[in-house]
Amino acid sequence: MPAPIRVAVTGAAGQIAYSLLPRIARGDLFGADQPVILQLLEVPVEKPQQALRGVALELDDCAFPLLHGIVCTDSAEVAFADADWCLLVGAKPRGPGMERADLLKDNGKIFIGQGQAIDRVASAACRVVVVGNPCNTNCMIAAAQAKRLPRERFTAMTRLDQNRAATQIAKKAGVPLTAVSDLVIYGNHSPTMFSDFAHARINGRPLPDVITDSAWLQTTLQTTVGKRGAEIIAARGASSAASAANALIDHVRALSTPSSAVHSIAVHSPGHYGFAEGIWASVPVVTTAPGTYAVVPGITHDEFGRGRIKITNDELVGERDLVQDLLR
Ligand code: NAX
Repeated sequence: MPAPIRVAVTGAAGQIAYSLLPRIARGDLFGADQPVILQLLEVPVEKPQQALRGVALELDDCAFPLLHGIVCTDSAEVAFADADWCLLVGAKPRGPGMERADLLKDNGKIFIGQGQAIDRVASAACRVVVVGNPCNTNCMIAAAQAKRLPRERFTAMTRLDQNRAATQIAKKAGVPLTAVSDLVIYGNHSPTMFSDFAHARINGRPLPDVITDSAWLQTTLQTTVGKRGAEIIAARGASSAASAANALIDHVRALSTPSSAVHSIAVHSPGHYGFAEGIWASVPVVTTAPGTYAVVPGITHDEFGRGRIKITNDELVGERDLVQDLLR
């Protein structure tokens, strides 16, 4: 049996982690032969620490053969020590009356400390995925702290948006989900994101040849995906958890498995596809080696696509402006 992979998860007593941790422990991330050690971080506050102990007790009771250890801690240095993957899920929720700018600054500070700790103590091969919102900008903040790890190791999750869009498209076209490919989310994980239907395929055919209802593609699809999080909160009284955990599994698996399959992740922008240099924007990627992506080059967007990318880029640039002091 191979040596265990160390997976650090922050926000480990939260609702996404509650769906995520059993799936990692049963082999959903790295396969049925790969043991894992879970290194779980929560804030140094009695209630979440107690809840974290409860999560660890339940993981014990699942008797997962691949789970070779659980570390529960309130120390980032302990959680990230020798970690091969750091899944940064924990963040403060937006409170009543809280401005987006306050959320950006409050949560941004978390990612300074965690970015520094990861850079100091994580494995040399470590990969970091940011889920805690606003995830693109938090990822930029964490990566800005890294001196040892290259910024390409830091990615943020837009896979939930891709999965949401794929399901809407499959339903509209009346095809199984497996028929939908090359569907990519551009930009921010926020309602400004752009679901690029124009370059997607259905059973290998260009999507616009199959779904010809352009009002649905340009408006209904974009709004449904962009506002899906709010729809779930309204229906469930709590934000997406199982689907977010599932998307994180998809993100890490896709990024771990070399393939020509195109998927969406938010990565450092060198100035491609109309995005400003230095922000983290979702773009099409393929996985070239385990944990390593390459941005798919040469996709040309029409006026509608360019307009949508400009909107989401402007929002990301605005977020960066608000956290300038956290990027030094
Ligand atoms: P919960 O509030 O259930 O759990 C968050 C947990 O993080 C809490 O237990 C809290 O104590 C902990 N935490 C806060 N600060 C921490 C820190 N500095 N170190 C370690 N732990 C810390 O939220 P949950 O529903 O699990 O969502 C977690 C984050 O994911 C939120 O920021 C949420 O907005 C974000 N999401 C991102 C998505 C995406 O697609 N990128 C989709 C789902 C989700 O909305």
